[in-house]
Amino acid sequence: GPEALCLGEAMIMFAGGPGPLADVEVFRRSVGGAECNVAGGLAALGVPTGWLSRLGDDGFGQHVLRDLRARGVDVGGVELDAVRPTALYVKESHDGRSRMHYYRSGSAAAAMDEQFLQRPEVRDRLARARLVHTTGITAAISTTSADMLERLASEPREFLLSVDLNWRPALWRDKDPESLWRLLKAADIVLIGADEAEVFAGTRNPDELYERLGAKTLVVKDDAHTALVIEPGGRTEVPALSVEVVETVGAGDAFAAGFLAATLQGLPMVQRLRLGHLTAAAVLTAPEDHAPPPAAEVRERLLAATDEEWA
Ligand code: KDG
Repeated sequence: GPEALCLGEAMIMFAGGPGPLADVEVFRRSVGGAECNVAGGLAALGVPTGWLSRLGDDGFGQHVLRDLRARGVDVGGVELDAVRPTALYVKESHDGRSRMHYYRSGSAAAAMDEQFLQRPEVRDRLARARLVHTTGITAAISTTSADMLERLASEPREFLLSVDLNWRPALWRDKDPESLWRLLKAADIVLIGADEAEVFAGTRNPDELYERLGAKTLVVKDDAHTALVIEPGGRTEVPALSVEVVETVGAGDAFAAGFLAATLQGLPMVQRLRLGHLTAAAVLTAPEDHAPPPAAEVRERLLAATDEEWA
């Protein structure tokens, strides 16, 4: 069975542009969704991985299933909804930046609830997993989904619970992020971008965040510059690779996949952060929200490099 499970919504993504949405006629389809990006990233790094979610029983849902299966992700824990649709999102690329437009309220995945975790396909996978990864997006898509995460985080567990903040203001309008704070505090591993931390928590200071979140392992990523881990044993910092950025969406998910894969492999903290940077670099230099990681021999070489060679 899968060692790692990723829990959250996938969306069909339509990338338009360049140009304002009002003018774009042709869109390019791919698959997005933070946790599903992480699932694909973990599988690409050789970690047996499952994706847990709900999809509409429609052509878009079929495409997501096919795409994830082709990337080696176990989708046996996915439930199809005969009524609610698969979510969509449109990426507008204009004036040198990307904006996301969601078409996801009332989606099949937003109907995830505590009962979803009780389905035998899901329960059995959770019982055997070493790691479960989710994000603040899943806490935001509906109150039933937030309740599901609270249940997941509060029950006794054998697995490590990993949560990426993924702060999406558009999903939190008129919602109280109290449930997200509780989830982050209950997690074993928390991944946060310094910029989003500033908006969400009012600080980008890693020590302050560590104190507020009580996270056992806190990863703070400062964009193009560095990633820092604070854990009870101390702190580790690794500078990012400098790359030609094409499009940033999904890079955080790729970082999470690299970091978590290396964690499951028991690699030292420096190498966990390096693998995160390496997989993020692959997505930063691609237009899609996910991309294959650098080849195994490149990864091996850079994981083994000296600090001088790395930076
Ligand atoms: O992290 C990348 C995601 O933001 C993207 O794939 C879309 O899941 C998404 C979201 O809800 O923003």
